[in-house]
Amino acid sequence: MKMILRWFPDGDDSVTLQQIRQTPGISGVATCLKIPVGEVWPLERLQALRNEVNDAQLEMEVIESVNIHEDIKKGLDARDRYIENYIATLRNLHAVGVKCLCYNFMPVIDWARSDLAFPLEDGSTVMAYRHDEVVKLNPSTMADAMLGKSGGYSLPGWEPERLGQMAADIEFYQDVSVEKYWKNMKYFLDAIVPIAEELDIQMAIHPDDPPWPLYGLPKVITNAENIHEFLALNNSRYNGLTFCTGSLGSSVDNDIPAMLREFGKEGRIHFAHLRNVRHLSPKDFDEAAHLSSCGDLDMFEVVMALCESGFNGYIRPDHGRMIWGEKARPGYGLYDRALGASYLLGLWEAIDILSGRL
Ligand SMILES: [Mn+2]
Repeated sequence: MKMILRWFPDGDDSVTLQQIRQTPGISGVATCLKIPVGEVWPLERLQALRNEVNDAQLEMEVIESVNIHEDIKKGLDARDRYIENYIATLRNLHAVGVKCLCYNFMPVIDWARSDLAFPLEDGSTVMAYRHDEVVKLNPSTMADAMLGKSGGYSLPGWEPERLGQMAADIEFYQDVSVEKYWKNMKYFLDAIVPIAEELDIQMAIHPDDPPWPLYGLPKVITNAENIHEFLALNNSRYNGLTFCTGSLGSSVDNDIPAMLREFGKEGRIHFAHLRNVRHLSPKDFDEAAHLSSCGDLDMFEVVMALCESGFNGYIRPDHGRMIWGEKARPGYGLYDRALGASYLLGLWEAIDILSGRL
């Protein structure tokens, strides 16, 4: 298991590589380039990024994310060209030593919150989701509200070039059935996964966030049953998961430790995003600090489930709260994520040692 942190290059992060390097137990970063969706990630820029990360004595084995062009998700004729570009990007990622690629297949909207800085009683702020408020907003109003609160940092998944198209894209999907969406996904996987296998890059899909339908868009990576269906679309071990306890744990119906055990045993979890969540109702939640005592997930059971399944991939603490007056991209401050990483590493060490002795 390797513990890593997400980091954004090119001055788009308040957190430095040196700060990450000084955080105990962190071996590397999950990072990305800002390249318009659908274009090939240039090898020279990847090499420069890898060198920058390595110079800080950190590894760059995980990329999060290479976004998938909407034409692939829509199943349009142009998808073949974008799939070719995706494959070219995979080859360049391989050339700089990338081992795991986190991506998502969510239509139009990557993730949604009603508030990026919801104040808690202790003065910290968290990202919050109130279903009624999100449903009332039209997505571009939500985009304005979210970007207005992002502290000047880009929000992954809410890139400006996406927003212009958003209303038309949402309209398009109103006629796309879930079955058709699965087919488009399979088409992508069958083209990509053999290449990923050849290049030894684990493909790790991120679940839909939140894990229920919004604005009439098909949502498919939401629960155990759907994840089974997804994994069966292409049976290679390289067709795997980024298991995000924050996203999947937003649904009270998901038994997170049971899902980790099941998919972990099958060797299909390559990357884990670990975070707690506090449910206010079945469709309202606050993101929470990582500890079991701070939310509704039993993080001991979560880490135990991963440990038991012989998990050998990457873990990062998912979003953190904003604490101690830090100014950073929502969810991606240093302080709370560093606390989360230490807590998770402590759980891992204790469980690992005890399970050897029991
Ligand atoms: Mn996540």
